[in-house]
Amino acid sequence: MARRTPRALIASATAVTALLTTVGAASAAGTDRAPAASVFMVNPVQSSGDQSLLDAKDSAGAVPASAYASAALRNLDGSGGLSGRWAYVRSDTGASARTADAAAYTRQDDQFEQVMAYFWTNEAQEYLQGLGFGSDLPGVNDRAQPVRINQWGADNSYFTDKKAEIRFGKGGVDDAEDAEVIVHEYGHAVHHAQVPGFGTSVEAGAIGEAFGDYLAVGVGTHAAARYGWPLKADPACVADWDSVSYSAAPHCLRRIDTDKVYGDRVGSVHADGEIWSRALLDIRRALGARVADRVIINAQFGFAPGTSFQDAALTTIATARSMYGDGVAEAVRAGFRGREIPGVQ
Ligand SMILES: [Ca+2]
Ligand SMILES: [Ca+2]
Ligand SMILES: [Ca+2]
Ligand SMILES: [Zn+2]
Repeated sequence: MARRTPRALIASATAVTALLTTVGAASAAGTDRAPAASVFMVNPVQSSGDQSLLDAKDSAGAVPASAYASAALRNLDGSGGLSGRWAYVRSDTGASARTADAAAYTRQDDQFEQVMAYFWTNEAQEYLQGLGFGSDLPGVNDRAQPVRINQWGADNSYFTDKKAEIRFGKGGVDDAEDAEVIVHEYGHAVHHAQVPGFGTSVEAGAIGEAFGDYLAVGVGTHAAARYGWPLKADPACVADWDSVSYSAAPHCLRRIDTDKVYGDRVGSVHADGEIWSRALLDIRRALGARVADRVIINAQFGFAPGTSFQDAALTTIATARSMYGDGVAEAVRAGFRGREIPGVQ
């Protein structure tokens, strides 16, 4: 359910924090010392706008040094490896990354993807915490998320229900070189933590894919603003870098701003997910990221594992009403009505 299709196979930080982060000295709170890491600013295509970048067999020279930023690896447990409060990274390929070396890895090093997986998994949970999940709202997947990097020929990152583990493959562009792939998979982990086994119907599966895409874009744009990183590609495009291997320019795995409506369903979770993600985007446009995401994610606690678009939409509208009242509920309703979701007038 969480797998990508065979076709695809293949409270913001201050400027001071951003400045300190670039010299590797500050945590989000500005208190403990967090090791510095070299990471992609979401991904090289999004941060540069250069749609001609290619994987070139994982060569370091295929991506300019300007595509990397220095950022802090926060919430580590001090073991010297990529293990911390919100993420635990293991690798089946190459030696385990050392946090002391995290500023020196480039994309040709196996350890670079491990560092990316840690940084972006932590960043995603920090985003959720910033929304209030884990404080005034229940926590969502607020645990050390197991992440594994696999050496597979095909492009097949996925979230596995059994171990609640996220796995990133290495087909084409290594999957964990693109923060939007990492956060998309984290979105599945969020759903599973909220509703164990979520995604037992095609429509529930589509909601899972849509939320992963929406969260990927949301966390990435939040991070770009938080750290002052450039955003030079269409923000509605998901996985601009991973998809250079299998899409035409401008490269997108999927989009969250298509005009698809309910009647355009084709029975595929990824394609049909674009109906739901567009609704989420419209809700965000109407309410702003913070209120929209608090409603959208809090509502997901009430989704049945095999929910329909209709039931999930009505649950989200009701959640908006109970959290913020009729005005916000109406904005949420408009988002789903725009997609012609049944039962939403
Ligand atoms: Ca790589
Ligand atoms: Ca890939
Ligand atoms: Ca993107
Ligand atoms: Zn997925």
